[in-house]
Amino acid sequence: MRISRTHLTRGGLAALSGLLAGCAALAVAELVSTAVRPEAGPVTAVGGAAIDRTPAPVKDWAIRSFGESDKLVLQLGILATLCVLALALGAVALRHRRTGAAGVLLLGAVGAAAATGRPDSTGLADGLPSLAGGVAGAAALYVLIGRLTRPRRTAARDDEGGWDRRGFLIAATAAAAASGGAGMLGRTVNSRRGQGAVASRAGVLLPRPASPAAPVPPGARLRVPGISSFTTPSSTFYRVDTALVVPRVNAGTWRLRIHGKGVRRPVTVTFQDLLERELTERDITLTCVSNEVGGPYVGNARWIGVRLADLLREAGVKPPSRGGPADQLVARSVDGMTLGTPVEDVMDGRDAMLAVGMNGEPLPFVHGFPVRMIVPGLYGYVSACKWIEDIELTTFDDYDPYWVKREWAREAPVKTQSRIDTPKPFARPTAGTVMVAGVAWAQRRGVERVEVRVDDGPWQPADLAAQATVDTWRQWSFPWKATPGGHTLTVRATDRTGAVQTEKRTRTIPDGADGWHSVVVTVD
Ligand SMILES: Nc1nc2c(c(=O)[nH]1)N[C@H]1C(S)=C(S)[C@@H](COP(=O)(O)O)O[C@H]1N2
Ligand SMILES: [Mo]
Repeated sequence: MRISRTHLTRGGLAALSGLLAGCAALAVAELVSTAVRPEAGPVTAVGGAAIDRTPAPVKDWAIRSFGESDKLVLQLGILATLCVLALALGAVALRHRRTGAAGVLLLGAVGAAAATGRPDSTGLADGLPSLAGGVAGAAALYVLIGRLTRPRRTAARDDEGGWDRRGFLIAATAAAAASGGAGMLGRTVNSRRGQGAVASRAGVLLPRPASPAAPVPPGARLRVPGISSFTTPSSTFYRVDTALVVPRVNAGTWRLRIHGKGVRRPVTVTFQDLLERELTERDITLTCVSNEVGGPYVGNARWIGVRLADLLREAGVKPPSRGGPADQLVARSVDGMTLGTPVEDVMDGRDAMLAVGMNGEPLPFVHGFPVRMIVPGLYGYVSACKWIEDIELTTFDDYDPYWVKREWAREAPVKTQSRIDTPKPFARPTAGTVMVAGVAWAQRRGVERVEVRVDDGPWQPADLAAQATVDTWRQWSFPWKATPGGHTLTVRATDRTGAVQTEKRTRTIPDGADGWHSVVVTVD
């Protein structure tokens, strides 16, 4: 009985040693990452590598199931996996001390491989945090297990079997304290690193645009409770990107290089250079290709920036239609993302811009501070590079950017879509007049007509708000004479080319979802 309890206790303490070793590893990795880059830390690196390798359908499912918490879920998943592995390695180490320690080292090596393999990796140094963490964790486990397996030095007060309780307690406490200290120090230094960027953003004063946005026509904003506001506030604007750590770029040291095929004069511009140029301000609706029919990944903001076509022309770039050799513009961000945009689209007169502001303020960090691209009419993944730092003129034949390597289409103009914002699915409105309302978008073409259908009845025209520009979404409403019982409300839009939103539902992969949005309600 006594022996078996001792075994139980020792097994538990061995598992605890594994956990402590894991904590030591993560803490040391965090501390060392301050000397390399915070993004090179093991959890971020493994998470990033997982995102890079996730098959498109799985990623689509993750976005659908977890929405914008997908990254948090991923990191918690990695931490949970690490916990299980750490507990197991602790147990292994009780039998085979070296094997357990080697296991911890191996995990460090996996982290290092993930970090150096990321598209934004700056070299082998990115592997250092994980390697150092692995060594520290292995050492901690080796020492702790040593206390559990070493016969006590003096038999005097220890009556529970042959191991060094006092030694273990001291070593475990020391490991926990050292990990806590190292981890906290690393955290503090890493968060300080972003302070320069935060200060640079606070110091930005956006000049008045040479070409201001046309005032939003009064009729473009409907006053229907529950409808999406015409301008989406930046704080609720959707966010879609692969960044586990939001890049904090200092505007003072930021540079953008434009180079590649057909560039006669390569250009490098600073943030100040951009602010000193003529600025253009426009309302533009941005849409994500991962937006399901009726989904939330669409927003309309007032962007201010420099016309990209002007910069390209100054660099000597010609669109393919005028004999230019490059048909694809590849934008690269500080976090290694690549997005490919047709050069023709950027230079065809639309308001493609390098945006420096959103809704009257410098870009929020999550939306790409200091500079991002915005191209009306194209899904974000082929146009809206955040934290941009490089533009390369190339061809579609020569280069596949990040998402194209992962089954998404090379070219992806936004599809005509409409959404019912109110009533919400499964709402229980009372019989009488119920306001059905929402938004419809067909960037570059404009929305001509929106129709609503109740159950299998005829399509009925909705009342349209004024169309601000062809690049913005358009609000609509429909006063419905609701009768008691269950009803299905369906909406469809027609764009100004006369094309009607298609009925057949398609997946978001490879070039955006098609289909009609329906909402089921029960009228009381
Ligand atoms: N650097 C970077 N830029 C990016 C992305 C990204 O993952 N990394 N995602 C793109 C996608 S898929 C979309 S839809 C838009 C979303 O911009 P938002 O997050 O500001 O709404 O950013 C685009 N720009
Ligand atoms: Mo997207």
